[in-house]
Amino acid sequence: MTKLFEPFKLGDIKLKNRVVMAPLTRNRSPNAIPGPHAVEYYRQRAGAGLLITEGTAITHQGQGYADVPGLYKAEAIEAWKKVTDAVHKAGGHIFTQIWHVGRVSHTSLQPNGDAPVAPSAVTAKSKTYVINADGSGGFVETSEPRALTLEEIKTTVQDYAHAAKAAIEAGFDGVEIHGANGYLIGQFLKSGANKRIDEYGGPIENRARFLVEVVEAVVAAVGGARTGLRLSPVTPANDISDDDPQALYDYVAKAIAAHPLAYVHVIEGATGGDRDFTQGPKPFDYAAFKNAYRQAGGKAAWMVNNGYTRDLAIDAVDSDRADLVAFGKLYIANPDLAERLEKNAPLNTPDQQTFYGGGAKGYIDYPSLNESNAA
Ligand code: 8OZ
Repeated sequence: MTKLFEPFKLGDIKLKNRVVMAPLTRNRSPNAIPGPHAVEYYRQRAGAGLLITEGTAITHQGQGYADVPGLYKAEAIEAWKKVTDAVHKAGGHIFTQIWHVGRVSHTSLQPNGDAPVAPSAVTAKSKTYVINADGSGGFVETSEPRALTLEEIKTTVQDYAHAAKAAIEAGFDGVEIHGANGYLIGQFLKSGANKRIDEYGGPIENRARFLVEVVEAVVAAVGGARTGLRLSPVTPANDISDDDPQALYDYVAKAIAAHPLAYVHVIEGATGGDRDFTQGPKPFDYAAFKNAYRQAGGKAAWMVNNGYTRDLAIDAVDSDRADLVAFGKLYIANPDLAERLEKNAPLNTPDQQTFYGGGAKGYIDYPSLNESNAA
């Protein structure tokens, strides 16, 4: 017997199992409003203990890719209400991932065609996805960002809190602060992108200040029981790097332990890739990171992610290394992943071609076990 398929109390809600659908960008939300098939997509996946939506922009400025959803328009909140209703009616629970991309954007995606914003004017050597005037899509280099002023940093912290409130209004059970994968929070945290010389740059406690302020503001807005946080200590995604991730995340662990949170969600290794990828002078020690958090009094559930198989997930929860395991690509292809894992049934293979953009194909047409058996 394994704990993976047993219920788990997360904040004030009871999850039916410890299998989580990871946040997955799908680029099917024109005008930042969840598209026509989003209700069906999330409803099909309500067998997960917890669903986390794709990254959802807190403001127009926070958007970095074509057709990702947001939480800053009334129509988007109305559209999300239909998603959360459907998931709840199907017996599931759902958080939304609140996201500001910082420098990982392009002027054509920004309000008034402005430059994207970041801690410092350091361009990411990475690409983003835009849709051209003729409807064709393509990858473009990210634009040179401009550094946020101190005043704008304060406003941006509040933008996270407003988005969190909007999420609750839309019926979400909570929000996950996207602090991972080299987006705005990661850009503040990591030495490769943060060259500031004020209280938000330089030593670790300064680079972590933005994250801690966002956590405080979101917890004040919606409560710690409804706040999760995603972190990626070593991923190189979006050209992000840090000189000493172990020291940085040791500080982060202690700083966030002072605030109530529902969960901490850790991406191990390179996002969507090598689990053993690391940065810094020594291989990153995830157990030490978790211990630092617990020793500082942190009570949140511990969620792990990146390339988990059934066996790895069972081992992680049964050894108490983690409370919850998030699956990404496997959830794209297997709407009933939790059930399939429980039965140790065969899995559908995800089709990379339909991950980003498009319509129903590769989105709501992967068969569940019942459908496969009937076929
Ligand atoms: C894939 C494509 C675009 C964005 C992340 C939000 O990596 C993303 C993302 C993933 O966190």
